[in-house]
Amino acid sequence: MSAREGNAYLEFPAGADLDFPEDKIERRVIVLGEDTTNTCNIAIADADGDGLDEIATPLTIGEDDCVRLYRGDGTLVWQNDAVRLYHGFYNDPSCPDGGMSHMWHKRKHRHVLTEIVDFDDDGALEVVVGDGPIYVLDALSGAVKTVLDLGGRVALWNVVYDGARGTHILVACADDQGRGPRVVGMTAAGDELWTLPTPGKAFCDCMHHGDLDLDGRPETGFSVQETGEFWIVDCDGNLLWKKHVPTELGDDPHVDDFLIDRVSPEGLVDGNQVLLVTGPNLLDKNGAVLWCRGNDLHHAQKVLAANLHDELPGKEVYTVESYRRRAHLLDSSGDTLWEYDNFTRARPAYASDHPEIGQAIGRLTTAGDLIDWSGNGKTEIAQAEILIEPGPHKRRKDVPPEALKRFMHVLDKHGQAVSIFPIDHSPMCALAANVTPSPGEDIVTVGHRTSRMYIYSKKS
Ligand SMILES: [Ca+2]
Ligand SMILES: [Ca+2]
Ligand SMILES: [Ca+2]
Ligand SMILES: [Ca+2]
Repeated sequence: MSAREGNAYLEFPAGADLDFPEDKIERRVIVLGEDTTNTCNIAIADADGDGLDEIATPLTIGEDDCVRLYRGDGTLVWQNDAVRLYHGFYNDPSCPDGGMSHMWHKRKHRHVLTEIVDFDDDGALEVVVGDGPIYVLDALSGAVKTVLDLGGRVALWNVVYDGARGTHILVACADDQGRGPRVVGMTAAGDELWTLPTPGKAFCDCMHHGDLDLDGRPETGFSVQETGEFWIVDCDGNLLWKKHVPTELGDDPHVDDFLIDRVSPEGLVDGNQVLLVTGPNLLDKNGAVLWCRGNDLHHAQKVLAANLHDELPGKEVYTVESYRRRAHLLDSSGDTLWEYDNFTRARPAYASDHPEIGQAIGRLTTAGDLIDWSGNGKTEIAQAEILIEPGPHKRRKDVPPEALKRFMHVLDKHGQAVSIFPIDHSPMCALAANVTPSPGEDIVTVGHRTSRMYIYSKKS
């Protein structure tokens, strides 16, 4: 009896490999350890210049924080035990769980941002990591180069290259316990360049940067939950414009995802654009709305722009609806090119118990990442499913483990699945990378509450 026939709860995607296809795909598992709390915000780059990417990840083992760098074959290159994440560094007694215990220890899931970048412009890469303070580690050895103390929790930060200064700088949203919440510009040496107070300290869900006005200096965007505002600030700490998210951008107190990029065709719109998943709306450099699909795309979570179709002007836009479990490719004007909905779904009999979420047992909250899966160019999209165990709680024991099978979908630019295979965890991310010598790129995922990272590669 196949899993498909034997499952009373879910309908698996048509064309899916229900058993892991070992003849087609190689799966590598990196075990981070028992009792660990890891992050979905890992950094992937070729840290040592050997042509293959490494993976940098912060994690907490029991109460102890560390940062590790792995190769794609699972080799641990280095581990730095001196790093302290927010709780360990500030020993904040206001944390849940009584304050003296690591607040994330029991939840097994959190966001700690990580980047691999030449932050101090000395020609060598650093691993930059932390949620307050920010650690700058030598990427080859893991040794601490600098610790940037911003006075409290730093939920969101980016390292950006400022063409006018000719250096990278840190732009960070800090809940400074002495000076109040603010967005800060800081050098790699820890010198504060500017500070701009913010009307709240709940910065979410992400911070991204890009050069909106094409002057060689990046602008940065982020949301302030308390006031429901989305801000765009420049490289000198000036607030360029802001939007009230619930009334101007979408039915949400914050922006779940966005990017700053050239989406519209060259010459059509002055400057670059802000592409927001909330809507999603395409805004010009001054915040004027270019198009909006807010009414018919429901709770989209992630957004991607790429020139997948040369025959169409500008970049195409990929986004997924979380609860409706639909993936969309739009053209640069916001019109639908294709829709893909061949994801795992609850059987109608079950779903009818939950009209509030329709048939949504599965959710799509993980970014679809652009990938060269087939080895013929970066024109495919890796889309992972997340399955939420169905409620109400009394029903949970009725759900057999096989009902919680999840799938990775690799879609081509025409919306056709080129590969669908099972994954035995809910990924918090699905990132394209070149961590193994396999043909094409690999998909790296971090399992939710599994203390593991997974690498999927296509066999030749
Ligand atoms: Ca390498
Ligand atoms: Ca450097
Ligand atoms: Ca700029
Ligand atoms: Ca195009």
